[in-house]
Amino acid sequence: MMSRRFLLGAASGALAGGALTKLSWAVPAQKEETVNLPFANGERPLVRYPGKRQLIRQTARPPQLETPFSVFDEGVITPNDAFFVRYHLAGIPLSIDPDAFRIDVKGTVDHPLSLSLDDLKAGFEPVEIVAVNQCSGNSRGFFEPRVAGGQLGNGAMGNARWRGVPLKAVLDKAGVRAGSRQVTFNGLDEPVLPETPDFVKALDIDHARDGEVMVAYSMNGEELPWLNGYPVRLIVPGCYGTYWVKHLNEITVIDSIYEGFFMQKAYRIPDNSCACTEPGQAPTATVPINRLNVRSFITNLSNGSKIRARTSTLVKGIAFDGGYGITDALLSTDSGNTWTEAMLGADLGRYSFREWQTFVRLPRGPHELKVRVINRIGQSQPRAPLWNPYGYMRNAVETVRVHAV
Ligand SMILES: Nc1nc2c(c(=O)[nH]1)N[C@H]1C(S)=C(S)[C@@H](COP(=O)(O)O)O[C@H]1N2
Ligand SMILES: [Mo]
Repeated sequence: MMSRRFLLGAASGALAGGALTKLSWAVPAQKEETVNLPFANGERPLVRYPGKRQLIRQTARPPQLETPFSVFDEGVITPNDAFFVRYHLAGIPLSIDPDAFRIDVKGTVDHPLSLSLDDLKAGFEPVEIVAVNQCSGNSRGFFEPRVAGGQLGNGAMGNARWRGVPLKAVLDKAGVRAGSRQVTFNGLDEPVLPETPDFVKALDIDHARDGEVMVAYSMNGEELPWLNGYPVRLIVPGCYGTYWVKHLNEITVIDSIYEGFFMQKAYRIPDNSCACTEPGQAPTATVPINRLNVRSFITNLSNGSKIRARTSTLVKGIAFDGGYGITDALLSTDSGNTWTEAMLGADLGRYSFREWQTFVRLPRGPHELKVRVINRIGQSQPRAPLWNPYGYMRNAVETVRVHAV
């Protein structure tokens, strides 16, 4: 079978069926439409990458693409071609031979493995899970005071049905030695400068063997899109996307705590119950970011939407948390003074987006709509946004301003 190749440039269409001649980082010549994310300097181009519909470009190199928020109103599963893209290193893989591809399992194991895609698909019992992948910095652009980092709207998240094999089964086959403490994960992407640290993440050994963490080769019934980690990525249900290593080709069991940059320096949160600090303050202690907090969104109305006054009107949206599961959704049409229970939609599992909906009937004039949800252990969202210097974990109750006419 021929190598799969990935073109970031305009030539990709022209090359269909032909030989690959060159790779290009140039953005395809396309009439540049733009969108405005609702904060200062929020203008971004809408751009098409291979395998993707028009997405909001945050950066070109490496490609970082945000999902337009209207996609979340189309259904509870985020389509592959609309799923957001986040990379740290400009050296993303541009050519992968699926026959030659191997995942090495090594370190403090009795039997190091080198698994082909076929080994993975035929040698283990497949499992499926619907789970939300959300970037730690999703919604960072709304932070006040503002913080450094990708100025994202709310579209650095997505929900998909992942299929693959439990990491536990792979580790059991390799035989984890007593005294092992963590497992590290590395993908095919590489830094372009020698001083840039490689993107490597680590999980504690018990987490890695919880039976839910998955080595996934399929997303929504198809191969993983290239930009979402083809051919294999890690799925860490309930945890922020940073752990969901793409193009996964190295799994290393270690008997220490991993010291790499992306665990010890980046993706850390204040070590307190709110993961927050006073605006402008640095935390005194930090821990690696971990579980998703509770969030909810209205998806069918946005700021400035006009609705019919004194008429029953559908309001709907999505909610999720780190895996306890959403048990209640509450809608307010009076800026949060009173709340009424909304109906939850189908339950696709405790790591999935959960739809909710209700009907409202509002008098003529402006109205502030808010949705807030509660999970199985009683957690909800703060009314006012919490702050930290990294712009992580925003989960304030959001407001949508509509006009009934
Ligand atoms: N190999 C690799 N995997 C990676 C990253 C990366 O830079 N390289 N970024 C991580 C981060 S921070 C996020 S939020 C998710 C995003 O997943 P997606 O690009 O499929 O949406 O990928 C994670 N996996
Ligand atoms: Mo991320």
